Amino acid sequence: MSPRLSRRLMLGAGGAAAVRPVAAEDDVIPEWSRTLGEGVDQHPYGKPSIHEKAVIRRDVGWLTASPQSSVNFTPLHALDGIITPNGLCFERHHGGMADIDPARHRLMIHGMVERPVVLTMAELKRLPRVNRIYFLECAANSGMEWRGAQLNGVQFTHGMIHNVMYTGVTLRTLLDAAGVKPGAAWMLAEGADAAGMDRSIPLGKALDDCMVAFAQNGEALRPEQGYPLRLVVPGWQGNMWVKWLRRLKIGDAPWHTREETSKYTDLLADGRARRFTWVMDAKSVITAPSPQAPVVGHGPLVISGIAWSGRGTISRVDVSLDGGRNWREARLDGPVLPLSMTRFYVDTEWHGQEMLLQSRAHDSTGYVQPTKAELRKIRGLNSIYHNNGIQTWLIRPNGESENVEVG
Ligand SMILES: Nc1nc2c(c(=O)[nH]1)N[C@H]1C(S)=C(S)[C@@H](COP(=O)(O)O)O[C@H]1N2
Ligand SMILES: [Mo]
Repeated sequence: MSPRLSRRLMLGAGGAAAVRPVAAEDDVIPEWSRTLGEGVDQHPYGKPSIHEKAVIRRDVGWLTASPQSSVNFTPLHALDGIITPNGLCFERHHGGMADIDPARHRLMIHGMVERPVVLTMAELKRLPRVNRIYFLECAANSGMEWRGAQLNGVQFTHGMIHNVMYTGVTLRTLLDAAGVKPGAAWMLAEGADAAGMDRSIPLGKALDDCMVAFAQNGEALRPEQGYPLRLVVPGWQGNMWVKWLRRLKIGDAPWHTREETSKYTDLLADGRARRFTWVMDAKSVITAPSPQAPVVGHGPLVISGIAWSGRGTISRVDVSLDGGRNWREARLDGPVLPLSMTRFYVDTEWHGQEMLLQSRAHDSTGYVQPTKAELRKIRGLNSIYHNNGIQTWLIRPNGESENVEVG
């Protein structure tokens, strides 16, 4: 440890009060060092330490009427880096989770194509594949915060997002093989769940960077995420990423249903509506400290957060400790990839001063994440979807934190 860092750990700017001398209990040999541990094969599929048992997906009871058409939230306050562990990816189902036998699952590609095909999973896995890391954000993420600070935890305000590495086959590969007919402009994607969820996607997007994925973070997709196959629609809102994917139909016009049309609509203050807002604009949030992750002591403090943009790469993140009056540039660490979460840090010191923490993302298009006031000026208070406003956490002198808004 560098002398400077050890001095900071021992003293902090507060001086002697923060010193913790070596105590008798630091010398005790703990019980786990005195007996042999469990052998291999006790857990053929491993789990996190029992001491991490509070790090789980959680839901908000009053939000939805049934668990089959509901959502839970990724525990962002407890995660680091950019990859969301498979067991912690938030779930959003409209008709419950389909339980599919992959041997009997099929993907049909038909409509305006020269050679309609039906593929088994085994056949799909014989096609050239790619690995890509992308965020998936539900359009309703932060939707409960449109009228003011409401939910006290980043898991609940921002947890309808996950970021994983997908393995699969690009739609370019599949649709080139099927041979798209001239005049085709849209693609319908349909799921095999009870909701039979379907979505219309412009063909240009499908051919640009969409893929069908059969693996997440190196292993088979989880049932919650659409096992055995899901559509990946990079940078675009989560509801288009059809899970339990069974059919792709090519056509010359969209199939928008009424429900879908309302999904793609943001009601403005003057009664007009924004329609077909598919792309997720740049957004960021400080994940710790935050209401579920209080500051634990005086001295060094790591402020940590995530930023993402559906339009490109995160080029910079600013952090404010005083509610947006002064900003400093955060340190990006780990892979900085397009349409993926990016991790940022500010390494600072804390000595009990009240803070109003904010983060502000910039992306490669030059776009800057707006304040909530700026967003409301344009979008009013009636929206649910696409709230990418700047989040504020109040840090109290005792280290606890609260979801607040500043002027
Ligand atoms: N077949 C099907 N696909 C679906 C859904 C669904 O209910 N059924 N929900 C959609 C919505 S609204 C979102 S936000 C994402 C959530 O993906 P996740 O459960 O992997 O987080 O899946 C989308 N794909
Ligand atoms: Mo969603």
